[in-house]
Amino acid sequence: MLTAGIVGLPNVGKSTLFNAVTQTRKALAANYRFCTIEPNTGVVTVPDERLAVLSKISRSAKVVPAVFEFVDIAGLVAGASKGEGLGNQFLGHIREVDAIIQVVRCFENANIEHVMDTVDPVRDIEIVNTELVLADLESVEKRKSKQQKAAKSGDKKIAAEVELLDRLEAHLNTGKTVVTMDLTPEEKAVVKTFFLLTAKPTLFACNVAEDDLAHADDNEFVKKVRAYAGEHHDTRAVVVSAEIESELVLLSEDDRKEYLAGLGVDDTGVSHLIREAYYLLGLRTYLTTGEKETRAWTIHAGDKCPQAAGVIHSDFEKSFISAETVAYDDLVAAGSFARARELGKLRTEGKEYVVQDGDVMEFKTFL
Ligand SMILES: Nc1nc2c(ncn2[C@@H]2O[C@H](COP(=O)(O)OP(=O)(O)OP(=O)(O)O)[C@@H](O)[C@H]2O)c(=O)[nH]1
Ligand SMILES: [Mg+2]
Repeated sequence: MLTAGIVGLPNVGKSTLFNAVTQTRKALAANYRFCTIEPNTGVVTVPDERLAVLSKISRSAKVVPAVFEFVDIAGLVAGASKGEGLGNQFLGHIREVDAIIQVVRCFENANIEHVMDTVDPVRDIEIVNTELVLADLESVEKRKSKQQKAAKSGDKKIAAEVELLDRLEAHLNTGKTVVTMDLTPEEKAVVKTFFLLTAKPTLFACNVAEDDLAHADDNEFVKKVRAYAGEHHDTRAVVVSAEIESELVLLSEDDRKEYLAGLGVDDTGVSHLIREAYYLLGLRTYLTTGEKETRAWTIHAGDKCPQAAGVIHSDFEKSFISAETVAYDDLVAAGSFARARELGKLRTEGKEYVVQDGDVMEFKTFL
């Protein structure tokens, strides 16, 4: 299962957000730095309104959503790459995740300690990035000195790797992350084997006070983070209020709606964050529906029919024959499979079809 790691300065609300996304109270969240040491791991359900609609059409007995994994990691401080705070241990945990959710504090509250004393999310992002960049620089330098020796044998592949490592080193030396580098798909594949921290796709989560949720677009901190994320990271920032979501976990669906309505919103931002993280990991959903169940299946962007079938049962990949496919919107507009067929919206697709997010599918196999 692919995993997204929650990263950031100490005491910014990472564990609170983890509890909110996993809808648990698994992680200890408290008002002191380095509250988390060992990572907390939890399965997150991907909210998907399409499932309820389809299960109604099919009168399904149950609904099974898509899931992926979140990891709540210890806080990082300046100097971590040189062993400050929890240092290398922390960096090792980041190395294992597939994507990073960097939480930044965008709420003012004198009672909650800030390790840097003031609220300044862009400064905080830069502190975290500097440590990740320095750690990558060390990995790149180590690898380079090893490969420079190996390149003496005249191996062209190794020489090309040294040249790439040179470029990575120069880029990292300007303080920039690897994701912002222009690399060919081949180079990207090589870089992947280096397990660099700043090569991982990253999403910023602005943790705002509950009263700011409804007007988050006007929040100065949020505006700055958004501008920074776009300019320096080529990525996005989402707004969440971790604290309130983690408290709503205990309420009934009706009470929850009522509380949120009082804040002028219909969501705490957590559902949106989960969907963005899923997308960032390159994950997409196709759906199956019938009387037994309506279910979301996770594939990678670009997967073709046989791979998609293989998610249901590994034997289906080899024995795939064809797929009956209809786009979710078309099926809902038609109201039933029979009507979708009459309208010509139900198609038969073969091995080369690239499955799209929201395709409703039924596979034919040799089995
Ligand atoms: N007011 C307010 N407090 C928050 C919010 N999010 C988190 N907190 C509080 O901030 C403190 C730290 O939260 P944690 O979730 O433990 O922070 P962390 O980033 O996991 O901290 P470490 O594990 O120590 O790095 C707790 O007292 C939370 O209740 C928020 O959105 N608003
Ligand atoms: Mg924590």
